[in-house]
Amino acid sequence: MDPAVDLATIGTMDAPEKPTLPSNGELARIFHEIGDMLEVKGELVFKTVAYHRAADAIAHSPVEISRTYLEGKPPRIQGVGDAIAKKIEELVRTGHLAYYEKLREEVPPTLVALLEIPGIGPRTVKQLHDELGIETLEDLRRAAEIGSLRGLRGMSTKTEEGVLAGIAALESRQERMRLGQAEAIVEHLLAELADVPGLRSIQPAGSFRRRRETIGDLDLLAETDRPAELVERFTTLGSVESVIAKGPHKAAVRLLRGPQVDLMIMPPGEAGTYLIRFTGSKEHNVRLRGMARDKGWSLSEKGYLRMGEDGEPLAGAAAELRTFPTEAEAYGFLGLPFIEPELREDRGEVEAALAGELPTLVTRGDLRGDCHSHSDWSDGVHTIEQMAESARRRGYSYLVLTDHTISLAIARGLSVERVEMQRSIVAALNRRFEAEEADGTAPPETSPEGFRLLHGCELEIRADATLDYPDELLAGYDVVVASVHVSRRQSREQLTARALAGIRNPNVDIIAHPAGRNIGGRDDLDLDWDAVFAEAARTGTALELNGSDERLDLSDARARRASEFGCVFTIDSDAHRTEELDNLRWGTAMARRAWLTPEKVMNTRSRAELREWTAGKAARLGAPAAPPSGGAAAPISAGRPAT
Ligand code: DGT
Ligand code: CA
Ligand code: CA
Ligand code: ZN
Repeated sequence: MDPAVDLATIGTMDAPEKPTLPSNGELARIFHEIGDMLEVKGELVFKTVAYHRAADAIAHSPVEISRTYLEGKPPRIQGVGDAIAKKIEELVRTGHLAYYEKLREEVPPTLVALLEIPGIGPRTVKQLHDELGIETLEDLRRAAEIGSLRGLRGMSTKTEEGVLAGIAALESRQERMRLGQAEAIVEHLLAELADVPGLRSIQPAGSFRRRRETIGDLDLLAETDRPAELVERFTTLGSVESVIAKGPHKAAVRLLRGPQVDLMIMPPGEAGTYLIRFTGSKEHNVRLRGMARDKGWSLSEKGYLRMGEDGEPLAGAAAELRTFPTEAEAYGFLGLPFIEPELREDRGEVEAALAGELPTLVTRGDLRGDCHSHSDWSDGVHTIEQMAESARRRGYSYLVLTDHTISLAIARGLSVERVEMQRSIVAALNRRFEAEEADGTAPPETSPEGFRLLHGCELEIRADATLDYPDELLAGYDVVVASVHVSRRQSREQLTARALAGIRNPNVDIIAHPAGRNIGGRDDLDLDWDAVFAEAARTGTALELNGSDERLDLSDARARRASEFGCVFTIDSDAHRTEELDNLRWGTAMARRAWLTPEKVMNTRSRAELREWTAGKAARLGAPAAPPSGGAAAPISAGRPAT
C-alpha cells in the first residue's frame, strides 16, 4: 500500500460509505510526514523535531483528537503548540491541509519514501537528490547497483551494499491490515459480486477467515456455473487498481489504496478441500497433507488423489480423485472432526482433534453482556442513555459503563462528585428499564433476563502503583475495570508491580487491555507475564480480551497461556460510541484463537451470576493459590460464583 496519506481518501478504508474523521494514527502520520519532508528539504532540526514530537503525542493520546477539535474542546497536548493545533483544526474542519499539500508538491513523496529504507537518513536523501537526481527507490537501486554512490562525499562501496540490503529488507516487510479494515473491504466486494449471474456462493478464506490479528492479502472462494463472468466482473470492479493475474478459474487484483485480493473459483459441490487449502494456515495444511500421505493419498485443493507404489498420484485411467462438498466431510476422510478455522495454526489442534479433545469454543452468541464501555462523560462520543439503549436493543442483559477516573485528565476522568451524579443517572435509567419490562413496553429485542446498565469505572493504575479512587468509593461499583495508560516506559519491575496492585485490590474485577498495546503503533508494556497470570488466577481477577481491532489485547497467544494458569477472562468492546459495541466480534475471535471455552469467559454468565462474582472477590482473596497446570485442562480455580 502507498505509505503516503491522501487526504481526500482518509477513512475510506474503514467505511467506504461514510467519510470519517482522521484517526489519531492518521493525524500522526501526516505530521510525521511533514517532519520527514522538512528534513529532506534540509530545514533546521528543531523545526522537524517539533513535528515528530507532536505526531508522537497525538499517536499516544487516549482521546480521539479530531473529535475534540470538531466539538471545539481541543485538549492541551504536550508538544502540540499553536501552529500545529491550527493545522489539526484545518484538517478536521476541511479535510485538507494547505501547508502539507504545498510541501508535497515541493518534495516528491517518492523521495520521502526513501527514508523508510533502513539505514537511510534525511541528509543522505537530500545529498542523493541534489547530487545524483535520485527521486525514487528504483533510481536509488540502479545507482547502487552500478556503483555511482561511491563517488559521493562520505560514501563507499559499503554504502552501496548497505543501500541494497536496506531495500531488500524494506520490500520483505509487507504492510498488513487490521481486522476491521479487512472486513469492510470483504463486505464491499461481496456486495458488488453478489448479483453476478451463475454465482452460487462466495466467501472469504485465508487469514481473515482464521481471524489472525492482522491480514496480509484477502482470499475469496466462489462456486459458480459461469466462471468467466465472475472473473470479468471481479477484475473490472471500480475499486481495482491493477490486475495481477487473470485465468479461467482464478484472478488476483490490487485494490486502489488497498490490498491484493485473490479469487479462486471452485467447481460447484467440491468446496471441501478448496476451503481447507485456501483457509490455511500453511502449517496446518502441511500437517493434513502428511496425514493424507500416510494413508496413501495426495491432498491438494482439488481433492484427495490416490497415490501409486512410487508415491506419485496415479494418473490417466488409473487416477482416482475424491472430492467433498463440505470441509467437515473432507476432514472426515482423514478421520478428523471439523476443526474451527481459528484453531488452524498447527498449535496442537491436529493432536487434539485426533484425541477427540477439541475445545468447544466460545461464540459471540454466548456473550450476555459487555464489561467495558465509555460515554461522553469521559472520552466517549455517545451519551450514557444512547450507549445503554444500543446495548438493550442488541439483546444484552447488561452493559457496564466504565468511564475513566480522575487522574486521566486527558480523557476527562471523573471526579468523585461526578461519579456520584453518574450513579444516580444510572439508577434512574435502570428504574425506567425495569418499569418498561414490567408493563411490556420494553423493545422487543430486550433480553429475556431484562436489561440493566451496570455502573463501573476504568480505574487508572497510577505511575506509583496507587489507584485513583479509595476503596470505599470502589466498593460501590458493580464492576471495576483497572488499567494502565501513563508512564508506560517504566522498568519491568515497576510495571509489573502496578499490574499486581490492580489485581490484588479487592474491588478490582478485571484488568483491561493488559499489554497496553496498539497494533502497529505502541509497543506492549514490559510485564512479567507469568507473575501477572499467576496472581490473576489466584485472586480470580479476570483478564480482558479487548475487542478493539487496534488493541486485540490480550493477544491470542497470551490469553492461551493465561488460560493454562487457570485465569478467567472477559471479552469486552471498550466502545467509545454505539457502533463500537460490535468490537465484541474481534474479542471473541481472539478468545477462540486462544482456545477459550464459554466457562472461562465471565460475561457469558447471567447478570445475577456476574454480580455475584464481582461482589465476591474480597471474600475469595486469601484462598489457596492454584498452581499453573501447564495443560489445557486446568481447573477454573477462581471466579466461579458460589453455588
Ligand atoms: P496473509 O495473507 O499473509 O494474512 O496470510 P494467509 O494465511 O491468508 O496466506 P496467503 O494469502 O498467502 O494464502 C492463503 C492460504 O493459502 C493460506 O492460508 C494457506 C494456503 N497456502 C499459502 N501458501 C501455501 C503453500 O505453499 N502450500 C499450501 N498447501 N498452501 C498454501
Ligand atoms: Ca491472505
Ligand atoms: Ca493470498
Ligand atoms: Zn476503555
